[in-house]
Amino acid sequence: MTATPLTWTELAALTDFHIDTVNGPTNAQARLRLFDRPESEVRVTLYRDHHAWCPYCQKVWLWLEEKQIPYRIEKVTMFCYGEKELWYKRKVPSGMLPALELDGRLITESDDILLALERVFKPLGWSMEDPKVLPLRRLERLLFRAWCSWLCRPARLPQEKQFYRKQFISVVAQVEEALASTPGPYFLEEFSVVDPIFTPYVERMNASLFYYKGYSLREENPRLSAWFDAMETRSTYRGTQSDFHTHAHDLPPQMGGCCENDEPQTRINQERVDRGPWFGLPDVTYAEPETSRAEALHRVLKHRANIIRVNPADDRLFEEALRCALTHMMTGEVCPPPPESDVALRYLRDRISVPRDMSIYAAKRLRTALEATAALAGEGQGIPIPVKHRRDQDPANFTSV
Ligand SMILES: N[C@@H](CCC(=O)N[C@@H](CS)C(=O)NCC(=O)O)C(=O)O
Repeated sequence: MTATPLTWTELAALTDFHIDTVNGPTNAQARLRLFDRPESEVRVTLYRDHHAWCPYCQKVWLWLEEKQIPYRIEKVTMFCYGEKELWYKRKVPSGMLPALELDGRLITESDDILLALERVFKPLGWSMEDPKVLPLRRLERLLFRAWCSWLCRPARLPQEKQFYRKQFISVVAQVEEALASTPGPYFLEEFSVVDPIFTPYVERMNASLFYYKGYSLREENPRLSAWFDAMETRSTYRGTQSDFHTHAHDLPPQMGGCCENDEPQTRINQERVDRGPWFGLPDVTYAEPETSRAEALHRVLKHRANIIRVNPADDRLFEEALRCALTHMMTGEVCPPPPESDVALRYLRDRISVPRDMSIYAAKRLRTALEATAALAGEGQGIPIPVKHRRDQDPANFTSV
C-alpha cells in the first residue's frame, strides 16, 4: 500500500521515546550524570569530543559510567571536523582530548586520568598498576600498533601486504590466549579496568578491518566474540557503542588515511556497510530493543530543523522526502518521496553518527528507511563522504541554531 507522508504533528504522536539522560542508562547526549545522587556530590568534569569519536575519551567515559561517579560533560570539537573552541585551547593549549577536572585540578592523558580517578574513587576491579593489569595494558598497545600498521601503511609488494596482516593476526592470537586464561568472558576473573582499556580500539578494529580489509575480527576469533557479547550485556557499553558505518568513515581523517585492499570480500563488506542491509552486520549481536524506531524518530524530530538546513538539497524537497522516510519507518507503508530526492535522503543516511545521534539499532532502522525511500526516487548517491576531514559534520551547525 502506498501512503502520503504524515505531517510532523502526526509523526510526533508516534513516539513517546524518552530517556533520563542524567540518571538513566549511559547515553551520548548527557551533560550531567548523577546516578541518583545530589548535584553537590559532583567533583569531576570530563572534556570529551562532540561526536564520541575519540577512543581515549571512550575509555574514561566507560570507567566513570561503570563506577557511577557523578560527573559533568563538556563537549569539544576535534580538529578533523571543526574549529577547536577557544575556551578549551586556553585550558588545554594542545587541544588534545580527553581532559578531566577532579576537584578543580586539570588532568590530561587518559592513563593519567584513570590513575588519578582510581586513587580517589578506588580501582575498577584492579588498579591500572596491578601486576595483572600491566601486561594486558602492554598487550593492548601492541595490538593497537599492529592494527595501525595493517590499516594505515600502504603496502605495495605482496609480501608487505601479508606481513602486516600476519603481524596483526599473531597479536590477536595473544589476545585470544589472554582471554582464554580466565574462566569468564572478560580479561580478568571479573569485569575490570582492563575491559574499558581494550574496548575503544577493539571496537574500531572490528569496524575498520571489516570495511577496509574484508576481515571480521569479531567473527573469526571465538574469545573476542564472547568478549564483545559480554560487553554488550552492559548498559554502559551499549550507551557508548558505535557502528561499522560511523567508524569506517570517522577513522580516515583521524588516522591520516585507511588503506583498503583489493580482496573481493572487502568490496562486499563496503557495499553492505555503505548501502545495507545494516541488520546482521557483526557490529552488534544483542537483540534489537522494541524502542529503536521510536528512538530514531524522536531524535530526528528534535533536530529536524538543522537536519533539513544542512542538507545540500532544497529545504522543501528534503522536508517532504524526510517525512516520507519517517512515515515508512513508523508504519511500514511505502511512501514515495518527491522526484530527485534520492541524493538528499542518502546524504542523511551517510551522516548518522552512532552513538552521538542515536543508539546502534535506532540508526539501523533510520538508515534502512532512508535507503528504501531513496530507492523509490532513484539511484543517485549522496555527496561522497570526505576522507581527509569531516567538516561536513561540524557541530557548529547543530549547536548554534
Ligand atoms: N595519549 C593521549 C592521546 C589522546 C589523543 O590522541 N587524542 C586525540 C583524539 S583521539 C586528540 O585529542 N586529537 C586532537 C583533535 O583531534 O582535536 C591520551 O591517552 O589521552
